Amino acid sequence: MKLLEASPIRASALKKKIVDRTAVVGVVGIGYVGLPLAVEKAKVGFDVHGYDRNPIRVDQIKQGLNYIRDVDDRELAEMVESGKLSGSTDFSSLGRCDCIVICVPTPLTANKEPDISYIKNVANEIVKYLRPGQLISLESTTYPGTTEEVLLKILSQSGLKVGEDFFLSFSPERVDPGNARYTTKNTNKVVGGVTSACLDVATCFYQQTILNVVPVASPKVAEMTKVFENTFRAVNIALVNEMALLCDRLGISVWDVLDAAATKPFGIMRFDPGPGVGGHCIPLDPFYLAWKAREYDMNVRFIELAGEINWTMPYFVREKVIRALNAQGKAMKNAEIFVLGVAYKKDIEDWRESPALKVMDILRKDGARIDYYDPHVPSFTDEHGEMWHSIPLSKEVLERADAVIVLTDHSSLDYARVVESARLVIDTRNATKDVREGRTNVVML
Ligand code: SAJ
Repeated sequence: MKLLEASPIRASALKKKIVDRTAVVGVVGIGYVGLPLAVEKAKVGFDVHGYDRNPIRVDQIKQGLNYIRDVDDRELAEMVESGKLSGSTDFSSLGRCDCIVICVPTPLTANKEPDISYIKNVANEIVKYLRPGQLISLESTTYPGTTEEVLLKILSQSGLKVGEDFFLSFSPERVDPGNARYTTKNTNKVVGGVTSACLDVATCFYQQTILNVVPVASPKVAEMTKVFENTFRAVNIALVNEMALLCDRLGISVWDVLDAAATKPFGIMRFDPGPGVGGHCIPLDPFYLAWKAREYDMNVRFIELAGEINWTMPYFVREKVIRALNAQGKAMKNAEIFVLGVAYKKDIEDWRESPALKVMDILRKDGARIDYYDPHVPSFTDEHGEMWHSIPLSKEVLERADAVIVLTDHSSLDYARVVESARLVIDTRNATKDVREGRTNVVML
């Protein structure tokens, strides 16, 4: 009964501070997840401290300079100017925060195993300053069990009791970079608490800025929900990618098939094939689940198979380029290739894990000479440490290329002009679907 007696008093005290906005919020990891969350919390009146190892990001926050596309520049500047939002690389002030949200990366190691070192490093900082009355909420996508088997273990070294002294939850981020319709505020938020008091406090915390909070039975359920969501996408993208491979052999357009299938008014959901799968979620998160499943003597074959198929797509693009050049009596070696779009998906500036980089690396190893244009990516550094720069899109550049390859279908490009000027267009994203004229020189994935 002691546990229950203690936690309602402490839980209600923290909830009161949350509701009256006197609770101080700390967001660790102010990237594409943490910064939108920090701004939303500041906008409703919380004092918010952003923590990051990256001094450049912290300086940008201090100057009120936005670096995340989905955050409104003016709102960020206002929150910083009013003193509601600040940034720091010094974790020693974490003790002043009543609610700490962890939004750090969860990458894979070179051999595709979970790397939760960022989470562990943050936990080892938080535990130094952990005190009664704090809520800690993990948002980084990770395998089921991380919150209770890893994070709780580290925080308990403080001697404080979870659910009694401090509160611990998992609430997956559901950020769709570039999605103007679904934002941090109106995307339903799943929350799992280590104890009922933890769930109660965490739900109250998120309800202050998110329209619909969905409590679930445990942190494991919340962790599993998120990796399932991304596995769902990875598997369905792989399915349409495999259909693209088969349609190529059948000599039919996979795009015609998918357009026709999409006319079914129920029981189908549109996914599109492409040059591969990029970003910091879909290519990575399912492998967190596959790794954990092996601990329970299970091989989640859908995930492994989806990975295999999605990884082959850059090589399939290479095959299409070779065949298309060959049809024009050209070799890949010394071919002038002009790439349109290097971001990992349309209308965003993020090129991390982008399949375009893989395609360009493969083609260059085949001896092609490559330039690119991307209105959102002025430059990037490839895996060999070489810097690439976007070159201006012009009729001359399009005419000079032996092949123009659309790897990211940014909306701002005039694809009719591309098709009109280029002698060969390889379209891996169906970007030219509305172009009627000159399609004889367009090769579709
Ligand atoms: N892709 C395809 N075909 C498709 C859809 C996507 O080839 O039909 C490719 C994209 O071009 C991209 C990659 O897959 O390279 C991932 O795209 P994505 O939009 O599925 O993934 P993210 O990482 O931009 O954002 C996703 C969220 N996306 C959506 O729900 C639409 C969601 O899964 C997560 O909330 C988010 O990752 C996250 O942070 O986990």
